[in-house]
Amino acid sequence: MDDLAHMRTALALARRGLGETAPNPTVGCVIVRGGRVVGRGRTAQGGRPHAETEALAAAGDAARGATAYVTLEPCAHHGRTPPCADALVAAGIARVVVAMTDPDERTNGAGLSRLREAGLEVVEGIGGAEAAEINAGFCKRIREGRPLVTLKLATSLDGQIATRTGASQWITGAAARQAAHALRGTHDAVMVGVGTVLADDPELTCRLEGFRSTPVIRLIVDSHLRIPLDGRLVRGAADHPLWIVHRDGADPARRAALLDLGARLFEVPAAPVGIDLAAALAVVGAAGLTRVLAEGGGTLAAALIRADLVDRLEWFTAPVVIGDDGIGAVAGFGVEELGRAARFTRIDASVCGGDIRTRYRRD
Ligand code: AOF
Ligand code: ZN
Repeated sequence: MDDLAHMRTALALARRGLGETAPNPTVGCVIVRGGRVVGRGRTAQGGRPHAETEALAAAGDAARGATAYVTLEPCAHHGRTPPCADALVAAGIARVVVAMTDPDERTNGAGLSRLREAGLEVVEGIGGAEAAEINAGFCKRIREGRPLVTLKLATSLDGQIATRTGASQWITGAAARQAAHALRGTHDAVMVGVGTVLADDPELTCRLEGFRSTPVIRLIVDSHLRIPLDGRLVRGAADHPLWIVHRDGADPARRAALLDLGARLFEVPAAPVGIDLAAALAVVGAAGLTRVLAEGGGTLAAALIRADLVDRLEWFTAPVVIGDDGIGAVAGFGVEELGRAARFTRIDASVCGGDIRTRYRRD
């Protein structure tokens, strides 16, 4: 019971780092001696130092004989610092409780073996389900080479994101918009299609009062590099990273201009319509992204769902009915049999001001 309570503290610490540690996972570590917390730490921005390093530094000599609670198996490899498993041993930790093993092949059980060989008691699986959710993006990248994709939509009750004339401000209320904005902070990148860029000239940064601003990469799917050079995204490229995935064969002059303005470009193969999104996610995964928040528009949402690339849905619905002459949140994607429609499992539903927020996962 105490183990679970201390692990929950470590999990809460880890959660605070979501969106800040890619390509590394965000890990939490709490060191407890005689029932008292003597050190805590989480993976630092950018992924280093690791959580254990921070917690051991805070604990100092109090780590001797203590229990360490870690949300991910301590690493066993030599990076810029020696392995965390060795650091725990050297500090005199007596017992280590871990929530889940690290799928990184350099560790993958080796961290736990090292601790056991050194005579420490090791307990596994406490808080495992919560840790798996926190590490879902990191694990997806390690196992499949692509980031976890969460699609966020804010719609009327009938699934529209704008009226026939394009009027869309605002369908959901302030609380839902605030929550949607906060979501950006827990992702490495925010992704939209170029249609949304042309329609809204968005900034796609994470600006929230009372919320530390986290550097979120703006990722644009733009087959033919139609993004306006004088729009807000490109104008801000020097301060906020702007990544663009485009089709092969894009205009070299346009490429050069965007590179010059500070954008990072990724060329991916074409698909029958637009670009190959699985390839796009693979290249940004290789570049280090673990968690991507897709925010539409309808063409990108449909293409992602059709390619079965949406792992989580965050759907905000407002008590508004627009009618099907509006603009749908998800464009058509040619489903004929209901069995082939993309089905999700609800995680939870909550009230968000006057709106409803529902979270789903794709199993
Ligand atoms: C830990 N504690 O806080 C984190 C870990 O590139 P490096 O040397 O920083 O190693 C990255 C790997 O370390 C990463 O793939 C994952 O296996 C592990 N992350 N491990 O013991 C931490 N963030
Ligand atoms: Zn480590």
